[in-house]
Order: sequence, then structure tokens, then C-alpha cells
Amino acid sequence: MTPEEEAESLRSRLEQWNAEYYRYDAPTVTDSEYDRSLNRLRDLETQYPQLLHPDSPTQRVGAAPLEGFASVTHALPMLSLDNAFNEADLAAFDARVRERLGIQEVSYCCEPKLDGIAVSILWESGELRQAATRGDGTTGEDITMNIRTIDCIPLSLSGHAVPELLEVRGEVYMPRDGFEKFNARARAEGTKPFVNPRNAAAGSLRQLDSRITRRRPLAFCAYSLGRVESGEMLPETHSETIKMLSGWGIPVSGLFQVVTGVGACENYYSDMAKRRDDLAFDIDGIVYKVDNLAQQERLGAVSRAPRWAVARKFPAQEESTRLLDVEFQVGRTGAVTPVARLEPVFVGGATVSNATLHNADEIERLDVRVGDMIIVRRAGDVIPQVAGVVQDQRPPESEEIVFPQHCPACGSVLLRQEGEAVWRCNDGLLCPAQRRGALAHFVARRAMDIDGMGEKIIDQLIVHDLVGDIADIYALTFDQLVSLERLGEKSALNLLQAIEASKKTTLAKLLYAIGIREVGEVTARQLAAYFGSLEALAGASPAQLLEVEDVGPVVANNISRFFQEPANLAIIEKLVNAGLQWPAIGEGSGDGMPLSSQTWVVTGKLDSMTREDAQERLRRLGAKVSNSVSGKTTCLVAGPGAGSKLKRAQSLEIEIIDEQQLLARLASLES
Ligand code: D41
Repeated sequence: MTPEEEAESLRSRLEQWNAEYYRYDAPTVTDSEYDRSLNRLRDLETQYPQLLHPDSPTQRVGAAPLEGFASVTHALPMLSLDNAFNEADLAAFDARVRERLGIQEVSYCCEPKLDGIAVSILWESGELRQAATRGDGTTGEDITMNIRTIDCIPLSLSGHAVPELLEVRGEVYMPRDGFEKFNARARAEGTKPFVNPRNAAAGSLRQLDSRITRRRPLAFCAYSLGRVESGEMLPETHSETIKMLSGWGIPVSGLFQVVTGVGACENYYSDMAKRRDDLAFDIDGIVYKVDNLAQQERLGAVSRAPRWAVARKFPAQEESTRLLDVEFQVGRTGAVTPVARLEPVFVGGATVSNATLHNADEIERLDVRVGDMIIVRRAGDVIPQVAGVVQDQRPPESEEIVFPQHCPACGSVLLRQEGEAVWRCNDGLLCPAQRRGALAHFVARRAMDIDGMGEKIIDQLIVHDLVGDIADIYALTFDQLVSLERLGEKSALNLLQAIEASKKTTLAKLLYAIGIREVGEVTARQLAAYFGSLEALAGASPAQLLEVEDVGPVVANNISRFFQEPANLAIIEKLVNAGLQWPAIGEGSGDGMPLSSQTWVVTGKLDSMTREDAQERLRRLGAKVSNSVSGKTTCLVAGPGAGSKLKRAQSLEIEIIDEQQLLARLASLES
């Protein structure tokens, strides 16, 4: 291939991918593959300047507006960001900045690069007037109605000296939990899930009907100023500007940090790379900005990107690899999940060789076959999943994936309930796979916390028929345990001790551990607090169950059916006879505890313990722990990374403490 031919082929491929990415929210390649091709084209164009076309994909970003939205011309263009792909690129950026400014060391504002959609929002006299997508940087689409539906964006600004006209640029994104919930619902209802949170945000903003956008869990984070008219003197640095915006009620990242020198920039990068998985939203890198605005001015911009900013990307969270095979796993509720076996690939900081395909509908929706090149996505602590198929790389020998009609573990016929996407084995504890899942769930740390009973031991207990149900764990003897492979006398004794210790538990933990379908930890706690005793819960009518916070008709029905099933009642009786006990939760039992009648919220990252541990310790002191800040909140514990909850607590003037203060209080109260 001549350089001309290669450039031409790269150009048309990139155009195609670009259109798919920006206009239809349906990427067929990974970002890293896109970047590789774009870089190759850029290299060719640098080497052979005669190959450079004005309409080359290297010369623009985004695509022209779609029909249906009015277009908006940005008074100040919305610039794009240059990329630094490694430490050397970043060092070169810093060297250029220092040379142009003629100074030894530069202060940079480091901020996470949110993986969302860039928008511009305009407030006039403090009222939200207009919002537009970035589009091609010069012209975007009027999405005012859609932006107005996003809860965290203030419709009117508050605070001191709000300018007559204020235009703010920022990123609209979908936090991970909202994305997971949205997709889980889409999968259960058999509608189309989104490939990743970025596409979800793009697709949501592109709705012509803003009532649809309203139902999407979107958020916003400001990253720079656009036009400003009148008002008081503006700050001299980018970081002060961001703080000023925050003071008017506009959401900003709590994670930015001003540092001096490129070494400190690297430290920030590795720090955030480590914390990336714990954040509530996807970030795809770090943006470094010269903090001093006068220095920014002197540096200026070249071809639509400022010379004073650069984005350093993290390793990709999506990669393409080969689908080698599909296996079907049976979970503790009997749900059959197709699991993709993959050619191992490094993605999102780990080597991945398995990914979920969710269910039969998803296989059909993706139109995936064994042998295909697929796109695997791994973000945060979410299970890796097959997010797409590279259809034009399908090999001729690819094979259709046939969903089984019988349970791969016990052979019983699989059934699918009306309106559900999931096929299930309905043999309950008669199915070894379900028995295994039930046991693993029961002994887990957050359930009965039986240390030392790992999957290998559980498998052996099932194979040797030593446990039929979860209650049989309490009848295990020393002789039975030492007879298992790879379990010495010492380990067997330790395991027996752990089993014994687990008998002292709480009602909430027991309710979670027995595995009522869709009763997670939070619901279990609410049920325990509401009913106070197992007897009261077991005798509750569906109507009474619906009174409990978060319990809807489906969960109420699951609970009430669970306690009508004689086999379940027999297991509970066996557990009680084995000596399981939990403190009674009498009426007003919280009284007299140091934090009773208080409501606490914990947000952001903690260093010395997990958020869950902090919540547990607060609960033990009698506090009610909630996930959202409201007028009823007594105190907010905010670690680094706290976002909207912190803002809300500030605006409601609720007490806010950090981890050190929390530790001090716990220490004084826990005696
Ligand atoms: O978080 C982001 N995605 C982000 C994007 C950010 N933190 N800062 C940004 N800063 C800029 C400049 C320097 C041009 C004001 C950006 C973007 N631009 C940007 N986002 C999409 C295109 C450009």
C-alpha cells in the first residue's frame, strides 16, 4: 500500500467510526483502536504534508448537528483537548509550556477527565436560559429542555455577586450506579441497554422528548468558563474560578488539585489511576491545565486546542478480543447466565478472560457468535461484559450460540417467566449449582461471615453430600471436615470455630444470608428494623411488607412466598435449633444509644476503613444511616471525592465532618 492509499483508507474508516460514535451512539471499535488509527493518520500527514486534507478526521472533532434540534453558535468556540499518551508526552508538554512562558516551574490544576458529553450552559440574571452540545466546537445543538431535567444543575444560581451573564462549560455524564440500574432494567424488560455510560449520556441528551431524558440518571460537572458579563472581578486562576462556580451552586469536581511541576502531575495521575475504580463515575484520564489565567492567555491556542491544557488518558476500559466459547452458569436463584470465554486481553487494569453475556436476549441483541471479535468492557468493580461485536471482522467459521433448554447442572427443564429475560432452573436446592450458590452466599463476609469456607470447600461438601441446605453447615463435625481434601486438622478446627462464632448474628444479616430473592443487605436491614422479629416478618401480609421503605410489589411478593414455602420454614427452624441467635430489636431499642434518633450519611473515599465499615459502626451506635442527604440528615461524613451530597449538605447547612473527625467521635462513643 502506498502512503496515499493508506491515508485514504484510514480516513474513510475513521469517518465511518466517527459517524457511528457521535451520531448513533453505537461504536463498533474501541476508543484505543480509534486513537491508534487517528495517530497513524496524523503521523502519515506529518511525514507527507501533501496528504493533508482540510476535511481529514485529524482536522476536526465531533460531527455536524442532527436534524430536529435548533443549532446554537458558540460565541466563544468550545476548544478540544490535545492528548498525552505517556509520561514522555506529558514532560514534552510541560517543557513547551515552560519555554513559552520563560519560567522554571508551572502550577497546574489537575482534574479527572470525566467520560461524558461536553455541553455549554448559559445563565442570564442567574436564570438558566440556554444549553447546547459542543457539536463541532463552533456550532452545537440546542438541548436546553433536556439540560433542565438534570437534577444537579441549578435552574437559578445562588450566592454572592452572580454575573448578569454566565456561560459555563462542563461534562454531562451518567454515574455508574445509575447506568447499571438503567441497563439492568433494560435487560429485564428486553429493551436495548447502553454500551457504556458515555453512550448512555449521549443518547439521553439526544432525546427530542425531554420527558425521556428526565428519567435518565444524569449528572453534570463544570470544567471551565465561557462568556461572562458584568459581575465582580474574576479570579486570577482556573482553580479559583472553579471554586467560584461552586459557590453559585454549580456542580464541580471535588477531586481537582493544584500542583507545581510535572513530577507532581505524575503523582496525581498514579493516585487517581488507583482510585479510579472506587469513583462513582467513569473517568478516562486526567486533564492538566496551567492554573494561572494570565499565563493561559499568553500561551493561546493552536488549531482549536489550547496550548495550556492537555489530557493524559488512562489505559482503556474497552478492548477488542476473540470470543472463544460460551458457558452457561447457574446462580443461586437458578438464573442461567451465559459467560463468554475470551482470548485473554488487558483491559481496565486487569487481564480479562471471562465476561458476562447477561441473558439470551442480550446474545440476540448483540448478534454475537463464537469466533467473533468482540468488545469487552471492564470498568470499576463491575463484572467485565461483552459490550459489542466487531461485525465486519466475523470469521467464516463463526458458530451460533445455542442457549440450553435444560439446566447444565441438574438437567431439569429451564423455564422463563412471562415478561422476564432470564431462563431459570426451578429445582431449587435439588440442583447442585443452586445449592452451591446458596451456600456461598450464606457464608459470605457480609452475610454469616464464616471465614475459611471458600468455594473449593463448598464444592467438596456438595460432592460428598455433607450439606443439603444451608442449615446443615451447623451439623458438620470435625471428622467430616478433616476428611476433605486439602483441609488439615488446624484448618478444620478454625473452620469449626468460625461456624460456631457465626451463630451470634443479627436479624438483618440472617435475613440477607438466607437468600430471599432480591432482598439485598439494605432491604434486609430495613425489614429487620421495621418488623423487629423473624416471627413478625414471617407473618406479615404483602400489604404490610409494602409499608417498608424500598420494598415494592415484586420484593413483597418474593418475601411472602418465601415464608409460605414449608421447605424454607424447615430450614429456618433447623437454624434456630442449631443455636443461631440475634439480639431482639424491641420497640425503641435504639433509645439510650449514643446516636439514636440521628441520621448519618457517609460519602467520598475513606482511607482507614471502607464506607460500609463506617456505616456499620455508626449503626451500632444507634444511628440511622442513609444514602441521601435531606433535611432530616444530622451529619455528613465527607471523604475526598464527595460530590453532590456534599453540596446538598452545604446548602442545607448540615454538619459536615471528615474522616479524622469521624474517627475521633467513634473512638469517644464506642467505649
Ligand atoms: O472532564 C472533562 N471531560 C474535561 C473536558 C475537563 N475536565 N476539562 C476540559 N477542559 C477543556 C478545555 C481546556 C478546552 C477548556 C475538557 C474539555 N476542554 C473538553 N471536553 C470535550 C472537549 C473538550
